[in-house]
Amino acid sequence: MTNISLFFATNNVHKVEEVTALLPDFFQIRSLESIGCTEDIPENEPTIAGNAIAKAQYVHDKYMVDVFAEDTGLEVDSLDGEPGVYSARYAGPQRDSIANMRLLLQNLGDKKNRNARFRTCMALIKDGQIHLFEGIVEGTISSELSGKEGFGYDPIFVPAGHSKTFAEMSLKEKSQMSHRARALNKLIEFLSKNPDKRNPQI
Ligand code: ITT
Repeated sequence: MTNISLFFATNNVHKVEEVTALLPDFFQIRSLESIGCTEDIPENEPTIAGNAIAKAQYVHDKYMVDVFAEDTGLEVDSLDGEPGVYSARYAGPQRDSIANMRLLLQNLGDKKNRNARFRTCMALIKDGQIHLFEGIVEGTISSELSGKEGFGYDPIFVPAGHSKTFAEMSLKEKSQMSHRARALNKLIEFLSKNPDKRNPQI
């Protein structure tokens, strides 16, 4: 398999860690720092897919490189799909995960239906074309925070068929079923069928 190296347009080190752990040997991530991209990448679109595309497009347009980005949201059925695209800023612009989870638990109260899902949209811009890949994991919202692994909403999300939150799972265990892994696997499959046209040796 021809080697592929791509930039990952994210400011989130946890995402880089999860994605890197899942990459096959032929696929390497290149750091944004190496092209001088250290700024916050804007994400102001009204949809998860729109934000994923906006992040990839920002890096592609400014630095002229092939790139992928992803946006993730937690959708809670009893809250009409919230926080969804507003997951990062649910409790305010400070993007505080503990405050976000506390607000979500407060808004959910003692509602019986605690069904929720993580949705990841991954946008790839390769050879000037945009490709989208989606990964979803269904689950429920727990009544309190549990676990220290992972990040974001992991301490309150219990994937379907399991009794632990994502934050009580190792990175490897989470990655066997996560939204991010499912989207990434589709991206990897696409790349393995569409190797780099312009620079096959890198
Ligand atoms: P980017 O630089 O990639 O945009 P971000 O941290 O802004 O990183 P998102 O907008 O995609 O990422 O994240 C939306 C929110 O969802 C944010 O609060 C994250 O902490 C949370 N989140 C994303 N992936 C998650 C995961 O796998 N488990 C738990 N929470 C997650």
